[in-house]
This record gives sequence, structure tokens and C-alpha cells, in this order.
Amino acid sequence: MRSRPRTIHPVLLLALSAVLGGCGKSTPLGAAGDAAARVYVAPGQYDELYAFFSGGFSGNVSVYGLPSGRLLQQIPVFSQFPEKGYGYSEQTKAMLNTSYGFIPWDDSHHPQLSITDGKADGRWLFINGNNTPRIARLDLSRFDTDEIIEIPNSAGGHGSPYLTANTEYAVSATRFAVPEPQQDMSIKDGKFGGMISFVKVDPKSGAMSLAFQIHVPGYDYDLSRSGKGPSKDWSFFTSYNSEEAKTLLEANASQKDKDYIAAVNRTIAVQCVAQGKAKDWKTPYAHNWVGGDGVARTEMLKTEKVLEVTDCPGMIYFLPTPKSPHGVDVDPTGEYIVAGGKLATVIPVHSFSKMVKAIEAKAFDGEVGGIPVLKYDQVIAGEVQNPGLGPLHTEFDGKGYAYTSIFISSEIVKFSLKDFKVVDRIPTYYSIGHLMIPGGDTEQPYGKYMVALDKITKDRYLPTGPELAQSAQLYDISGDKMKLLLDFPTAGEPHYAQALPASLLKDKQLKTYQLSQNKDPFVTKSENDVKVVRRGTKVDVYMTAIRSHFLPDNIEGIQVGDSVYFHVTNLEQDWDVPHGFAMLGAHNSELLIMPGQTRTLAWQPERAGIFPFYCTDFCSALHQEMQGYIRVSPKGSSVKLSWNGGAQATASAGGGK
Ligand code: K7E
Ligand code: CUA
Repeated sequence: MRSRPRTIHPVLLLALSAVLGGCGKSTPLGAAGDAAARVYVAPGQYDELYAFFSGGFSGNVSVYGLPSGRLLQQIPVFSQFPEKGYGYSEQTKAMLNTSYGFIPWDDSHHPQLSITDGKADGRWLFINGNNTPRIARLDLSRFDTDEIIEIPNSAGGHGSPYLTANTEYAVSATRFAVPEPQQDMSIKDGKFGGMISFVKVDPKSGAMSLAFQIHVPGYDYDLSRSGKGPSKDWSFFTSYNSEEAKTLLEANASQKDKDYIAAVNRTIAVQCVAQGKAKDWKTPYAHNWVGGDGVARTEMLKTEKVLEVTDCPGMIYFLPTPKSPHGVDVDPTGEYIVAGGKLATVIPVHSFSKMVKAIEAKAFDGEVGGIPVLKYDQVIAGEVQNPGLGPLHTEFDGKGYAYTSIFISSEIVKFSLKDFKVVDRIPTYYSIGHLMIPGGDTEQPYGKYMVALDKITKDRYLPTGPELAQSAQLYDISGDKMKLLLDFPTAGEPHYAQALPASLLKDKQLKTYQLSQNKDPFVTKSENDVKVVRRGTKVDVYMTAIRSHFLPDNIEGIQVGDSVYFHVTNLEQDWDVPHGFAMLGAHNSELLIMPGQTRTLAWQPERAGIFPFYCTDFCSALHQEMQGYIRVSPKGSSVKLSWNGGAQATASAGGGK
């Protein structure tokens, strides 16, 4: 959630204002005495971990080194990103296609590293788009978005893209109940529904495909985690608003003492689908991916397999959970399912083994929407007393302790999974949402560090107008007591993050694209091959870039009303030598072209004149000389098409033959 205090119960607002009301300076800094030494990574030295942060409403992912907190990279995912030409170049535009058309923005919350044998394998990063529900897959040898699949029959893909224990599936749950399937109906009187989706991940290629969906009651499904070890067949989804309120949810969705965690047995669901128990629904959705030619394409799909809960007994149960739960997190052993009830006074911890017994014994408190409700006292392992106000998310250190973020009272509590007693607590600055322990959601936490992802920074940094920095904090969790090490601002609003040891990624980074392997349909592999081709009003410019010139760099015979495509191939085969390309007056961003890669900028000249273009990336001592001109003549002009460079050059333009 973009957690302004508006989601909070009025009574708790008082407590909130007590925390945030002043400017918070009364809280001592509380950093560890040796904090500076613990986070100092000397110039030229590498960090110990890569950390991937969601950008929230930036729609992207940012990459930091830990423990230094140094920003290493921003990876565009759901939002156009002019710095890299992402969503602007012809090769990348299709990544942002949806059934609603081209959507150049989303709200990304939950990065998930691919997992093999219970721990991060360094292959892919998945992340959800909330607003127009989507899941993206990024390749971690290139730090690039390779695939985005839209989730149909969904509104608000928040509980996503949480992975199953071996990356078999990524899941998604509808945050907003809507008519299922979508149709015109009264908001007040209409019966809305929810949808839980399972997206299959190909174990070799990572390619995603929608496997099946489960039509569930119209609550707000919030977050998810899948089981591990003994619980690996199960996925858990929190829901709130079991009141099914349609208006003023802050009060109307907070009536009941308990909402539900939905426990879904994936194996039974898969069997039901195989037995033909799912129905075909017809909601269009887009699947976008980068092909072997480096060009993104879109397939519009039309059919999804939807299971009704009553058609697949044993597939889904409800665990009553106080109160308006947000996070649901499964410990490394797969036994404990920890919920974060935003308005709850305790942290409820469910037991997987008790849940299985309760299902066998049919210990139900009736059912809702065809889903059996398990008896709370038959599934609860324990309740953490006095955790603080507004527990949200929990991660684990693999040594028997859980760490829960507490939003309203701005702190993290550490509790023992043996007796559910709080053993330590430490302030955050301020209003923590998620927290992250590297590997802390896997079977083998890396431990050592913990990161708080904060909503509000107030007085922590130099003020910057009405909007202040978003922020994260790094803690040392290697000892009994948590210790604050570092504050660092983040790009975008960090909801969640994941981290893994640098050794898993640093030696497998792609350094250049092989020019000889470039299969872009408009590649130019040598300066001999540069050319300009007109077909009617469409003009294709086959251009090359190498330190420190473009070819051709003079083109005449372009006319107002043409559609000009600059297909620029970077001929460099050295690491870290991208070239840029930008054109005066283009309704577009720059291109940023990696070594060996081709990128295309579309340009519609609107007036006659001489238009310069240039390289935007400071690539060499003569970077400022890396420029050229296009002559644009009025429509119907007799100026002949000509250019310089290349075996077929017909250039009469300056510098031509
Ligand atoms: Cu708690 Cu969107 Cu995971 Cu924000 S979410 S905090
Ligand atoms: Cu190429 Cu600057």
C-alpha cells in the first residue's frame, strides 16, 4: 500500500500522530557504534550483496549494493524510461502492450528472485504491476526486462508475483473485487468477485503462461506467499474486506474481528484442471516477450481456464485471521504462516501441520462462498502479544526468529518461533512497510542484514520541497540485538526488495551483445552496409555508431510527412561503451544502444530545415564530435534521397563522395 495513514482505523490515528506528529527528532539516532565501518565499502571495492528494490509508483526496479546502499542501476519494467529509450524505441514498445492498449506506466511492488532448491538461483527477477495487473520477468545476466504477461479477470494485481518453492508458478490475486466476469452492474447492489491466478514458469527459459485461475468470493486479496518443505503444494493469500463493502472501506471493511487467509492446494487445483473441471472464460490479455532477434512482440490471448471453488473440493480453505490482514509470510521450515493484521493487536501465527489435521478432521466453522472455514483455535500455533501497532510483513533469519515490520508504531519486532515471545524491538524512520532479510523468505536465509523499507522520512534527510525522499534502512541482525547501520534514499517508493550474494551474479554479466549474432531485422553489421531506403513515405535509415561517429551522418531527401526510422547498430564490442542517439524535435526519448545491439527511433519530421542528431552518452574524448545532420525538404520536393558512407552511397550531401 501507498501507506498514507488513511487506511488506518480512526482510533489508531491517535497513536500514529503521536509517532509522527512532531518531527520525530526526539528519537535518538540509535545507530550502532561501529556502523560506519560496517557499511563502508572502500572506493573500487565491491558490495557483498545485490539488492533489488521495487520502485512502487515509478513502475521500475532499482538495484543497490549492500551494505553500502549505493545505487547501481535502474531497470525499466512497467514504465517508459527515457534514459534507456525503454518503451520509446521500436524494439521495446511492445513490452507495454495490454488488452487496454499501450500502457506506459504501472505501480510495481514485489520483486521476487527465482528459487531453486529453496534459495535464490540468480536467474530471474519477477515483479508485479498492480494497476493494470501484470507480471514481468527480468533476466539477471543483462538486468533487462524480457517478458510481461497481463493477468486477465483481475483488478489490482497486488498479491503477486510470489513464487512457489521451486519457481514452478508465480501467483497473482485481485486486490479489488469487481464483477467476474466484468460487466455493467450497480456498484451498491452488484455481486462482485475475486480471482486467484497461477502463472506457469518454464523451468528452462523462464517463459510465463497463464495456467489457471480460481474464482473466489469478492474480498480484497492482498498478499501471498507459497509454502515450502511440507507445505510446498500450498499457496496462502490474505484477504480483507470480507464485509464486501464498496464504499468508505476504512470503516466499512473494518467491522469484523477476523478476515481470512485463503489456503490453496495447487496440486489439487492442477488435477481439477486436468480433469476438465475448469471452464473457459473469454477475457483478452496480452503476453509480451523479447524474441531471439532482441525485438519485443505481443501475442493477444483470449481464453483462460477458471475453476469454481465448488467444482474442486479440497482445493481451498479459509483460515480466520485477525484483523484486516496484510502480509502473510511462511517461515523457512514451511510450518509457520505469519499474518500481519493491520488493525490486529497480536501477530497471529498459523501452524501448517495443525491446518492439515484440521482439514482431515473437518474442523470447520461452516463455509463462505463454498469455501470451508477452519476453526481458528484448531489452526493457530500462537499469537505474539504486544507486538506494536499495525504489524504488516514478516521475514526470517533461519535461526528460529521472525522479524515483523510494524507500520503505525514505526518499529521492527523480533520474536522467537519457539514461544512467540518478543525478544527485541528497534525503531524505524518512519512508518515501515515491508522489511527484507536477504533470503529471508526462502528456505535458507542469508541473514546478517535486514532492510527496512519506509513510507515516510520526515526529518531524516535534507528537505526537498513538498515531497521528501523515499528511504530504506539497513540493520545488522547477526547478534541478539538488532543494530541500525545506515539510512539510504531510494529511487521511487520501495515496497519490497530482495537480495542475494553478489557472487551469484557478478561473474555472469553479459558484457556486450555479439554483433555477429545480432538478428534484428534492421541490423547493419558493417559501415559498408549503411544505407537509406525509401518505400513511399517510409524511410529506413540503416545507421552505425562507433567511436566517434555515426554513418551516414548526412542525409538529404527526407520530406515533411515522412516516417523516418533510424535503425542504429552499435558496432562496438567492448564492455561499457554504449552510444546514444537523439534527434532535434523528435517526439520520443533518446536511444541508448548497447555494444552489438540495434535500436530504432521513429521520427516524423514536421517542418523543413536542417535537423542535427547526436550521441548522448559520453563515449570518448571525441564524443562531442559524434553528431550529424538530416535535411528535411517540403513535401513533394525534388531533392533526391542521398547519404554518405556505405558501398551504395549516392551522397551528394556534405562529406559524401
Ligand atoms: Cu505492504 Cu504493496 Cu507489499 Cu507496500 S505492500 S508496504
Ligand atoms: Cu557515442 Cu558519445
